[in-house]
Amino acid sequence: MDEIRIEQLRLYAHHGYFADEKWNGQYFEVSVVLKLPLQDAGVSDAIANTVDYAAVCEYIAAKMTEKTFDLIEAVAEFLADSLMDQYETVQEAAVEVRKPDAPISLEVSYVSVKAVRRRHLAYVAIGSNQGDSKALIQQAVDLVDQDRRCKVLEVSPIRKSTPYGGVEQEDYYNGVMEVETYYEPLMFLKCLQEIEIKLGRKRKVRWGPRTMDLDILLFDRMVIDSKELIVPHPDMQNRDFVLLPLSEIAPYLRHPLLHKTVGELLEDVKESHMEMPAGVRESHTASQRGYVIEHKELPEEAKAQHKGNEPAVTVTGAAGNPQNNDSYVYRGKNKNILTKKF
Ligand code: A4P
Ligand code: MG
Repeated sequence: MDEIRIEQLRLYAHHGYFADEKWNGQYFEVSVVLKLPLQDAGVSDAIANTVDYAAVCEYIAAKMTEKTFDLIEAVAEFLADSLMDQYETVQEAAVEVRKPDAPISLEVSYVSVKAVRRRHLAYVAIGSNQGDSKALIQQAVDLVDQDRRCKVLEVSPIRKSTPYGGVEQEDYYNGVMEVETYYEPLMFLKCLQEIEIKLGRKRKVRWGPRTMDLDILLFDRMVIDSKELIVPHPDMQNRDFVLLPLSEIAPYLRHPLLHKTVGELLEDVKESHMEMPAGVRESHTASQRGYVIEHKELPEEAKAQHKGNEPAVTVTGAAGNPQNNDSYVYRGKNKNILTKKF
C-alpha cells in the first residue's frame, strides 16, 4: 500500500523509568510510516485527499508531551493509537521511538521501540441464555464499540435458537457483529473475554449456559492455530445460529480454509437450531444482503425454479431496506437463479 514517511522527528519530552529522566527530560526521535491509499491524492493533486504530514508532525509533538510514560513501548503504543484514531483513512501506523541518550553505561547510538498497528475486520458470534439475554447482547455490542481500538460496523438481527451441543439448558439468543479493530488477534480475544466477565460470565460447564459468549469467527483472512485462539472458529460451519446471522451481514465472505462462502456453508448445515425468517418481506427488516428461507416460504415463481425438496435457498438482495420494486436473486442448491421484483 502507499505510504507517508516521517523520519526522526526530534522532540524534547519527559518519559523514562528513572526519576531524573522524568525531571530533566531528554530528546526523543520519532519516525512514522502511515499506510493509506494515496492514488486519489496523486491523481487529483488535492491535499483534502491525503493526510497533511505537517499536521501529523504537530500532532505527534503535542501527544509526546500530553502524558508521561515510564517505557518507550508505552510512548510508541500511545502515539500509534492516537494516529489510528485521528486519521481514519490510515490503514496501518508504524511508530518508532528512539532514545539517543538512554541511561546506559556502555556506548550505544540509540535504543528504539517500534509499534505497528493495523486495522482488521473481525466477525464475532454473540450468544446468551442466562439473564436478560437481549439486554446483555446490546450491552456487549456497546462495550465493544466503546473500546477505543474497536468500532462495531454492523450487527445482525438477534434471534432465538435451541441449544446445540448436547447439554440440556435454556434456549439461546444469538447474533453476529462485524468489528473493525486495530487490536491484534490475542489482544482482541482478551478484550472480548473482559467484556464476557463484566457481563457476569462464569466458566463452568463446557458448552453450558452463559450470560455472554463472544467467539471470534473470522479475523481478516487469518488462520490461527494456537492454545488460546483458533481462527476461523473451528465449529462455525456446523452452526446455523452462527451462519444465518453472519449471512445476513456478509453472505459473500469466504471461509479461508473451507473455501466456501457463508451462504454456501449455511446450505450445507445439517442441524437446525435457529428458526429461519418467516418470509421474504418480513425477514428483510434489518440487514438485507442475504439469508436463507424455507422452500415453502418462497414466492410461487421461485418455487418453480427449485423443484425437488430443497430445504432452503440463499437469497441475496440489494443492501438497505427493501422497497417495492427492489429485485432479489434466489440461488438454490441446483444453482438456478431467478430475479424477482417485489
Ligand atoms: N478460544 C479458542 N478459539 C477461540 C475463538 N475463535 N473465539 C478459546 C473465542 N475463544 C476461543 O472458551 C474456551 C476457550 O476457547 C477460551 O478461553 C479461548 O482461549 P469459553 O468461552 O471459555 O468456553 P466454552 O464454553 O468451553 O467454549 P465456547 O467455544 O465458547 O463454547 P461454544 O462452542 O461456543 O458453545 N447453542 C446455541 N443454540 N447457541 C449458542 O450460542 N453456545 C454454546 C457454547 C453451546 N450451545 C449453544 C450456544
Ligand atoms: Mg467462547
